[in-house]
Amino acid sequence: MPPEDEITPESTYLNRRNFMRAGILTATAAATGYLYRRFNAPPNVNSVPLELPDVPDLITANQSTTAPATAIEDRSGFVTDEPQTTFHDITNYNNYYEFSTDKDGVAPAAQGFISRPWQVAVTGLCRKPQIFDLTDLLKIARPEERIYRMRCVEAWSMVIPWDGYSLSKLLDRVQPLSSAKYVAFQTLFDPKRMPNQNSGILDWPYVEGLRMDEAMHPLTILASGIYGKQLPPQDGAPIRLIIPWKYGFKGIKSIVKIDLREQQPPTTWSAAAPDEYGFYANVNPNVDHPRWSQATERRIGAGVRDTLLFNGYEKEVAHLYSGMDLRKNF
Ligand SMILES: Nc1nc2c(c(=O)[nH]1)N[C@H]1C(S)=C(S)[C@@H](COP(=O)(O)O)O[C@H]1N2
Ligand SMILES: [Mo]
Repeated sequence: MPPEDEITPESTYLNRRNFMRAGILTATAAATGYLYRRFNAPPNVNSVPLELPDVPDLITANQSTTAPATAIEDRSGFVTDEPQTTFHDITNYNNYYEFSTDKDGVAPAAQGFISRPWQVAVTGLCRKPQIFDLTDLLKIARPEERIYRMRCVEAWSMVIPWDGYSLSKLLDRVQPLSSAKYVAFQTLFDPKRMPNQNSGILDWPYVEGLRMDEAMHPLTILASGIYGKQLPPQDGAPIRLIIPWKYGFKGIKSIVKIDLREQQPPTTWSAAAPDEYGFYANVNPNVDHPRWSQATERRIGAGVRDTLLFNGYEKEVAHLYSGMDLRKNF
């Protein structure tokens, strides 16, 4: 089990930001909340019942009958045989600031979140913009099991068996125009259901973005399950993004809007701290965060290991960045 009272680098930053930007009241409230959590017993996350339906028709990646949409024919990057993080740790050690800035506080805070019915609007520079009901969206392609490493910018990592399909399958449906160079993503904004959206700790809604070729890469998936079960609320139900060669914060949760654009879209963390979090956010052990090293990582439940360039997916994705200065485009 990860330590429960650790102050994460991201929330350390946020405490400073509260004082600087959001004024004394917010800062006091945040500090009080923080102290409260710190000196009272944490909620018993083990007692949170998680009875989730199975993902229907799940197939494993290497048995997939559908060919990848682009570039790589080699599907070896789709699974790793490294030991998988337990379902318990994946669903109780979370970053989801709409619910809590405490990793073990997300699961209890998100427990009652209702993610059905749900719609996802796919708009912008495409021939067939459309609002998808979740049930239709999930039928666009059969879910595959993708066992990916996930490396958070805070230097912890997991190995997670996701269920999902390549984002390219959805984008193909709306027929992107050649002028679409970027894809912007947005999380649900509903402060009644996402209590921390009443606070100023980040600018809501959470937004993220990818370059079009990154979005179309077969490793980039829309995930709707973990370990063959529907995605729990704390992991981004009902649908979230996973880009395994990038830091975890690019994997935006509970998506309601996907917009095709000509210009690079703003992203929540690079807007909050442009010197610390870039648009690309490719995992890179040679480019340190201004406040800590990125050379190693703490694999939850499995000790410290070296961090790999592009999180070990160099063979699959390095070509996307040829000729780019990875230090500048961090
Ligand atoms: N909407 C939203 N998406 C989010 C976040 C968030 O706070 N809000 N946190 C990000 C960060 S920093 C990480 S590391 C991953 C964590 O995913 P997990 O909790 O499923 O492990 O989600 C990312 N997606
Ligand atoms: Mo993260």
